[in-house]
Amino acid sequence: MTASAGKILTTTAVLAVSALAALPAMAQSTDDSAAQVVTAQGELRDLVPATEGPLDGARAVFVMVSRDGQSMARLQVSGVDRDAAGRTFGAHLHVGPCVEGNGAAAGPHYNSDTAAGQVPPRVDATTEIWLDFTVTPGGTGYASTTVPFIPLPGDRSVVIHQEPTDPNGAAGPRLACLPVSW
Ligand SMILES: [Cu+2]
Repeated sequence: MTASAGKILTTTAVLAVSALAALPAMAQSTDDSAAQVVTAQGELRDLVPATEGPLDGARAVFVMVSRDGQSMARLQVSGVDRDAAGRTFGAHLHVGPCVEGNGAAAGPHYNSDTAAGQVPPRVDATTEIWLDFTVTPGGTGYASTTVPFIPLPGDRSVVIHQEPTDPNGAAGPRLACLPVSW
Protein backbone atom coordinates (compact mmCIF):
# COMPACT_ATOMS: atom_id res chain seq x y z
CA MET A 1 0.00 0.00 0.00
CA THR A 2 1.29 3.43 -0.84
CA ALA A 3 1.52 6.15 1.78
CA SER A 4 -1.20 8.19 0.14
CA ALA A 5 -3.53 5.22 -0.04
CA GLY A 6 -2.92 4.58 3.64
CA LYS A 7 -3.75 8.14 4.57
CA ILE A 8 -7.01 7.97 2.62
CA LEU A 9 -7.80 4.67 4.26
CA THR A 10 -7.75 6.12 7.76
CA THR A 11 -10.49 8.60 6.85
CA THR A 12 -12.76 5.94 5.43
CA ALA A 13 -11.74 2.98 7.52
CA VAL A 14 -15.27 1.73 8.04
CA LEU A 15 -15.92 1.56 4.32
CA ALA A 16 -12.62 -0.12 3.68
CA VAL A 17 -13.18 -2.67 6.40
CA SER A 18 -16.64 -3.48 5.06
CA ALA A 19 -15.10 -3.88 1.61
CA LEU A 20 -12.54 -6.30 3.01
CA ALA A 21 -15.25 -8.23 4.81
CA ALA A 22 -16.93 -8.78 1.45
CA LEU A 23 -13.81 -10.50 0.22
CA PRO A 24 -13.40 -13.51 2.52
CA ALA A 25 -10.77 -15.18 0.33
CA MET A 26 -8.68 -12.05 0.47
CA ALA A 27 -9.27 -11.30 4.13
CA GLN A 28 -8.17 -14.77 5.15
CA SER A 29 -4.73 -14.26 3.73
CA THR A 30 -1.95 -14.23 6.31
CA ASP A 31 -0.38 -11.20 4.61
CA ASP A 32 -3.01 -8.48 4.72
CA SER A 33 -0.36 -5.81 4.28
CA ALA A 34 -0.22 -6.73 0.60
CA ALA A 35 -3.78 -5.57 0.00
CA GLN A 36 -4.14 -2.30 -1.90
CA VAL A 37 -7.12 -0.22 -0.87
CA VAL A 38 -8.22 2.70 -3.03
CA THR A 39 -11.03 4.98 -1.87
CA ALA A 40 -12.63 8.13 -3.18
CA GLN A 41 -15.69 10.06 -2.15
CA GLY A 42 -17.38 13.37 -2.65
CA GLU A 43 -19.79 15.33 -4.77
CA LEU A 44 -19.86 14.23 -8.40
CA ARG A 45 -18.33 16.60 -10.94
CA ASP A 46 -20.81 17.67 -13.59
CA LEU A 47 -19.73 16.83 -17.14
CA VAL A 48 -22.65 18.69 -18.73
CA PRO A 49 -22.96 21.80 -16.54
CA ALA A 50 -25.04 23.67 -19.13
CA THR A 51 -28.03 21.39 -18.57
CA GLU A 52 -29.81 20.19 -15.46
CA GLY A 53 -29.54 16.47 -14.93
CA PRO A 54 -30.57 13.80 -12.44
CA LEU A 55 -27.05 13.56 -11.03
CA ASP A 56 -26.63 17.26 -10.26
CA GLY A 57 -25.58 17.52 -6.62
CA ALA A 58 -25.28 13.74 -6.20
CA ARG A 59 -22.44 12.21 -4.21
CA ALA A 60 -20.55 8.95 -4.50
CA VAL A 61 -18.24 6.68 -2.56
CA PHE A 62 -15.88 4.36 -4.42
CA VAL A 63 -13.86 1.62 -2.75
CA MET A 64 -11.53 -0.80 -4.51
CA VAL A 65 -9.65 -3.55 -2.70
CA SER A 66 -7.00 -5.43 -4.67
CA ARG A 67 -4.75 -8.34 -3.89
CA ASP A 68 -3.58 -11.61 -5.41
CA GLY A 69 -4.29 -10.38 -8.91
CA GLN A 70 -7.92 -9.47 -8.42
CA SER A 71 -9.90 -6.42 -7.40
CA MET A 72 -13.30 -5.89 -5.84
CA ALA A 73 -14.81 -2.47 -6.50
CA ARG A 74 -17.91 -0.90 -5.02
CA LEU A 75 -19.77 2.27 -5.94
CA GLN A 76 -22.40 3.89 -3.75
CA VAL A 77 -24.25 6.93 -5.09
CA SER A 78 -26.61 9.17 -3.11
CA GLY A 79 -28.54 12.36 -3.71
CA VAL A 80 -29.77 11.38 -7.17
CA ASP A 81 -32.99 13.07 -8.33
CA ARG A 82 -35.79 10.81 -7.11
CA ASP A 83 -37.59 11.27 -10.41
CA ALA A 84 -34.86 9.00 -11.79
CA ALA A 85 -35.94 6.08 -9.56
CA GLY A 86 -35.83 2.82 -11.49
CA ARG A 87 -33.44 4.19 -14.08
CA THR A 88 -30.12 2.44 -14.66
CA PHE A 89 -26.99 4.43 -15.35
CA GLY A 90 -23.81 3.01 -16.82
CA ALA A 91 -20.66 3.59 -14.77
CA HIS A 92 -17.06 2.57 -15.37
CA LEU A 93 -13.52 3.21 -14.27
CA HIS A 94 -11.89 5.36 -16.94
CA VAL A 95 -8.16 5.87 -17.47
CA GLY A 96 -8.12 9.68 -17.34
CA PRO A 97 -8.93 12.38 -14.79
CA CYS A 98 -12.36 13.66 -13.79
CA VAL A 99 -12.60 17.26 -15.01
CA GLU A 100 -15.79 19.28 -14.55
CA GLY A 101 -17.38 20.11 -17.90
CA ASN A 102 -14.93 17.96 -19.86
CA GLY A 103 -16.13 14.39 -20.32
CA ALA A 104 -13.46 13.66 -22.92
CA ALA A 105 -10.70 14.24 -20.35
CA ALA A 106 -11.59 10.93 -18.70
CA GLY A 107 -10.45 9.08 -21.84
CA PRO A 108 -11.48 5.49 -22.54
CA HIS A 109 -12.45 2.80 -20.08
CA TYR A 110 -9.63 1.32 -18.05
CA ASN A 111 -9.09 -2.00 -19.84
CA SER A 112 -6.69 -4.65 -18.53
CA ASP A 113 -5.95 -5.98 -22.01
CA THR A 114 -5.06 -2.49 -23.23
CA ALA A 115 -2.90 -1.97 -20.16
CA ALA A 116 -1.11 -5.23 -21.02
CA GLY A 117 -0.62 -4.18 -24.65
CA GLN A 118 -3.03 -6.77 -26.02
CA VAL A 119 -4.57 -5.68 -29.35
CA PRO A 120 -7.44 -5.80 -29.87
CA PRO A 121 -8.55 -5.77 -26.24
CA ARG A 122 -11.47 -7.82 -25.04
CA VAL A 123 -14.20 -5.46 -23.85
CA ASP A 124 -16.37 -6.93 -21.12
CA ALA A 125 -16.97 -6.95 -17.38
CA THR A 126 -13.82 -9.03 -16.77
CA THR A 127 -11.35 -6.69 -18.53
CA GLU A 128 -12.99 -3.45 -17.36
CA ILE A 129 -14.57 -2.21 -14.14
CA TRP A 130 -18.28 -1.79 -14.86
CA LEU A 131 -20.44 -0.41 -12.04
CA ASP A 132 -23.90 0.22 -13.50
CA PHE A 133 -26.45 1.08 -10.82
CA THR A 134 -30.23 1.42 -10.67
CA VAL A 135 -31.64 4.39 -8.77
CA THR A 136 -33.77 3.50 -5.75
CA PRO A 137 -36.90 5.43 -4.69
CA GLY A 138 -34.64 7.14 -2.14
CA GLY A 139 -32.29 8.49 -4.78
CA THR A 140 -29.42 6.11 -4.07
CA GLY A 141 -27.62 3.52 -6.16
CA TYR A 142 -25.20 0.69 -5.51
CA ALA A 143 -22.99 -1.53 -7.61
CA SER A 144 -20.12 -3.92 -7.05
CA THR A 145 -17.91 -6.01 -9.26
CA THR A 146 -14.93 -8.31 -8.96
CA VAL A 147 -12.37 -8.44 -11.75
CA PRO A 148 -9.30 -10.64 -12.32
CA PHE A 149 -6.79 -7.79 -12.53
CA ILE A 150 -5.36 -4.89 -10.51
CA PRO A 151 -5.60 -1.49 -12.22
CA LEU A 152 -2.37 0.45 -12.51
CA PRO A 153 -2.20 3.66 -10.46
CA GLY A 154 -2.97 7.05 -11.93
CA ASP A 155 -5.31 10.04 -11.85
CA ARG A 156 -8.44 8.25 -12.97
CA SER A 157 -12.18 8.62 -12.72
CA VAL A 158 -15.44 6.78 -12.33
CA VAL A 159 -17.67 8.10 -15.12
CA ILE A 160 -21.46 7.84 -14.93
CA HIS A 161 -23.28 7.69 -18.25
CA GLN A 162 -26.82 8.38 -19.39
CA GLU A 163 -27.66 4.79 -20.40
CA PRO A 164 -26.98 1.28 -19.09
CA THR A 165 -23.82 -0.36 -20.44
CA ASP A 166 -24.45 -2.43 -23.54
CA PRO A 167 -22.49 -5.63 -24.35
CA ASN A 168 -19.94 -3.58 -26.31
CA GLY A 169 -19.27 -1.31 -23.35
CA ALA A 170 -21.14 1.72 -24.68
CA ALA A 171 -23.42 3.64 -22.33
CA GLY A 172 -24.24 6.93 -24.01
CA PRO A 173 -23.26 10.46 -23.03
CA ARG A 174 -21.05 11.12 -19.98
CA LEU A 175 -23.03 12.90 -17.27
CA ALA A 176 -20.82 13.08 -14.19
CA CYS A 177 -17.65 11.69 -12.67
CA LEU A 178 -15.84 11.03 -9.43
CA PRO A 179 -12.07 11.53 -9.33
CA VAL A 180 -10.09 8.49 -8.17
CA SER A 181 -6.34 8.82 -7.72
CA TRP A 182 -3.84 6.39 -6.22
CU1 LIG B 1 -17.68 4.89 -19.02
